Amino acid sequence: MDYNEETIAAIATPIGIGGIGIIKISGCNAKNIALKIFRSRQPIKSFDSFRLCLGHIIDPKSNLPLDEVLLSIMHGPFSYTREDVVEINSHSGYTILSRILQIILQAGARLAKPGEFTLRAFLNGRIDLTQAEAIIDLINAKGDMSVRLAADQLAGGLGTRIREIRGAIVEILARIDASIDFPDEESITITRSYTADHIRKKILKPIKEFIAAYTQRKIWHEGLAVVIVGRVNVGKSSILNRLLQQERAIVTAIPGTTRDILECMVNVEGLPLRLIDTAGIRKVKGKVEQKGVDLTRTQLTLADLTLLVIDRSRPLNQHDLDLLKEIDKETTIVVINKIDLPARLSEKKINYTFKHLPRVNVSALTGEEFKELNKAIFTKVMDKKIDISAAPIIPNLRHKMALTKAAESLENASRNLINGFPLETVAADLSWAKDAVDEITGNKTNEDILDNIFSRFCIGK
Ligand SMILES: Nc1nc2c(ncn2[C@@H]2O[C@H](COP(=O)(O)OP(=O)(O)OP(=O)(O)O)[C@@H](O)[C@H]2O)c(=O)[nH]1
Ligand SMILES: [Mg+2]
Repeated sequence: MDYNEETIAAIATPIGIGGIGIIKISGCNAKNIALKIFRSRQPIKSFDSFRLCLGHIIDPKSNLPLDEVLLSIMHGPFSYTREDVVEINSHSGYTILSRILQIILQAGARLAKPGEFTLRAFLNGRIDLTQAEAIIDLINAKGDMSVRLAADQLAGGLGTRIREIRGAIVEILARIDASIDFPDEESITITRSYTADHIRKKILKPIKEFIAAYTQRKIWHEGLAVVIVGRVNVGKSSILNRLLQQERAIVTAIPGTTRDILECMVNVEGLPLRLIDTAGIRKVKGKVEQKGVDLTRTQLTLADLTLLVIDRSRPLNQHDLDLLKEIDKETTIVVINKIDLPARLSEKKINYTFKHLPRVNVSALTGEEFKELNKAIFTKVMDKKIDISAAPIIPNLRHKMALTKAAESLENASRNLINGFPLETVAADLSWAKDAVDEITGNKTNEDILDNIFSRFCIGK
């Protein structure tokens, strides 16, 4: 059956005892169902959109009132789903809400799937996919900034920018198509170098800026993952405790104290960070330790920022050097710890081994120089051009993947133009770029994408 012919209903408020509970009905039959189950002094037909009306839900078995409720009708297309929507505010409590829902279902509606109201809003063209995703983000938002970002996206910020990019692609595509169709028409001949340059500056550049902005999403929605690694006993857990300003991790003089991954949120210079303490690297003894070291290596691959801890009171060993090879040099700060102890590692050796890497000397025991470490973390994050003051437009992973696809096709288009490839090839590249961009707003989509997005919603949204 066409989804448009089915009327759906669900409880929209969380399960549990509360002041009021809301049941939503959407679809062409919503008003009829309301007529069947609701009794009020005023006839329901006269209901204006967005007006509350007091009355009773009638139990069809006994024909007696079941609950006193407020009912409202939002006539389509001016409703959340663009269909006729009825909302019933009843007393809350699972039994009463599910009883009313059951009556609605018996009257001709079917139970809505998770996110189906929002899916209909999308399918009926009221919102694009980026706005549907913003609704999930808004529901799940954990801080003021994530609320702001989601609200901007819901207002259409991202969708508008994506449509502008699409427009620019379509414009070039149209010109190229025209010059393919009319090769002798001088007025529409395209200049290859000019067009390639235009693609790079006007389309690729903003796309790349969006892709770069994705890292910020992690900051605001999850916190940047800062992984503390080093060989055993260098003071990793002590550093975590210092940054947190509380004793969270166990610290002992016994090498191999930390075996599991310990994760905590901390605010460093206004940045939300997920600090991750790991098991120290050494020649492993036994399965548990092996597992710990394996986990450390996995964390390393997931790190947004790595703190590589070195104990200055001992000479470097092979494990330090192995780790140095494994870390991503772009996103690592070397933390030279235990500077309160006599140095067994010369400045010269440190400079030589860790050249080109930012370094901070600290003592986790005394807390010396931790301000410097905080600053270094902040600077490193800022290095990635992350603006933490503004609420920019930030794509999610799905958008980022589509944008990356679009960028690749646009790079090809621009290169093929310069290299004198046939215009048909360039047109195909541009067309792929357009399709990729269309995936973001949902102009072009498939069931997998929709399932993936809408299954993240709760029932009743
Ligand atoms: N003198 C001094 N001792 C420190 C410093 N930082 C840590 N320690 C000591 O070094 C020992 C090991 O510290 P941890 O923080 O447990 O080191 P770790 O790197 O987490 O060790 P593992 O979990 O075993 O890999 C403890 O006895 C700490 O008190 C420091 O800056 N100066
Ligand atoms: Mg430890």
